[in-house]
Amino acid sequence: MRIRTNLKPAAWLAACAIAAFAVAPMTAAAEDVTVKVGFAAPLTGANAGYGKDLQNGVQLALDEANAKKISIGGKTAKFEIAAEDDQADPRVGVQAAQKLVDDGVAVVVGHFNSGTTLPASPIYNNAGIPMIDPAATNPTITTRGLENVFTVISSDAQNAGNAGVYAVTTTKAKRIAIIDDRTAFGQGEADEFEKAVKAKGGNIVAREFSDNQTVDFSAQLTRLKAANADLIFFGGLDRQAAAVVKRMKQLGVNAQFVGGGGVMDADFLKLAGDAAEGAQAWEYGSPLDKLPQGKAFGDKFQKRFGVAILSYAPFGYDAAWAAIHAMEKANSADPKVYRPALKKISFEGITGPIAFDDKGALKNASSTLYQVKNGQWETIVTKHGM
Ligand code: ABU
Repeated sequence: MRIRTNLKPAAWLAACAIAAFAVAPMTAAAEDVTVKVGFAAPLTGANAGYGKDLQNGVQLALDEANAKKISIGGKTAKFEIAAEDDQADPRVGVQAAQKLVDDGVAVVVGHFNSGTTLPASPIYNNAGIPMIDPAATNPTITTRGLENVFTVISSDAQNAGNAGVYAVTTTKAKRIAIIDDRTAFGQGEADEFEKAVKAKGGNIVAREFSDNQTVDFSAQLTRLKAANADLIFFGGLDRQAAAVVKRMKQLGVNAQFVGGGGVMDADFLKLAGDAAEGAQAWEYGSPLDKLPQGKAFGDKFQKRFGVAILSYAPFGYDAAWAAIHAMEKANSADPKVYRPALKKISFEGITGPIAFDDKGALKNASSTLYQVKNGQWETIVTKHGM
C-alpha cells in the first residue's frame, strides 16, 4: 500500500525520522510486561513497623530487578508491588488475600503474622498463586502441605525447638516456666519449646498466658515466682517481652529469661532498659553482619529508604527474588508455568542459601542464640537444621 503525500523527498525523509523518534518510546513501552507482585502485612497498627520494613525489602528487590531489565517471554519485565494492609487481623488478612487474587498478582510475598498467614494461605493456594512467607513462623504454615506455599525463614519448630533443647542441656535449668501471648505465633512457639523441653527430659513447672495487648504481667510472674521457676520462656513479640523482663526485675523474679523469635527485634532494648541485661533470645536465621552480602545489603537499604533495617526486610527481599528468579528461569510470570522452577529454586540470598523442601519450607534453615551483654545483643551460637 502506498501512502499519498505531497512532501518533497528530503522533507519526506525528515518527516519519517521525526515520526520514528515519536513512536520509539511507545514501541519500547509496548515491549514491557507488567508483573504484579502482591504484598500483604500490617501497615497500620502496632505491627506496622514490621510490615513497612518487609515492604521495603520487597521494594528493593523489585527496584533491582527492574534496573536489570529482566526478559520474560521476550518482553522486559516491569515488576510492580501491589501492597495490602492486613492490619495483623486474621479477618482482614483473608480480605487482603482475596483482593490480591482478584487483582491478578503473579505471586504474593506475605504475610507477617502467623495469625493472618494461616487463614490467608489457602486462598492463594486455591487460586494457584504462590505465596512466599518472609516472616510468619508457625510450623503449620508449611506442614499442611499446600503446594503453593513457600517460606524463606526457619519455623518455630526449629527455632523454639532449639530454645527448648538449649534450656535443658546448656542452661541446666531445673524448673522451667512458660508465658505466651495466645496468638498463633506466640502460643505456637511456646508449644514447640515445651515439646522440646519434655523430649529432653526437662521439667516444666508452670505455663501462663496473656493476650497480645497485655502490658502488666504481674499476675503471671507472681505465680511463676511462687512456682520457683529458674528459667522463663516467653512466646511473643519484643514489646511484651520487654514488659516481662522489666516486671521480673521489679518483682524480684530470679530466673533466666529466654525468648523465641521476635523478642530481640526493634524495641526490646529501648523498652527494657537495665532489665534487659542477661536476656537470651533464639532468633530466625544467621546474624546479618556475618553473612557475605549482609553489610552491603544494610548499606543500600539505608541509602534507599533513609532508615536502618528493623528486622525482617532481608527475608522480604529474598522472598521477592525467589519469585523473580523462578519467573526468569521459566520465562513466564504465569504461576502455572513458573511454579515448578520456584519449587527447584536455589540461590544465595542475603539471609543465606534459598531452596525449598518438598513442603515449601526453607532447606537448611538456621537459627541463632543471642544474649544481652552490656546493653547490646551479642551473638552466642548459630545452629543449622534441626
Ligand atoms: N515470626 C515472628 C513473628 C511473626 C509471626 O509469626 O506471627
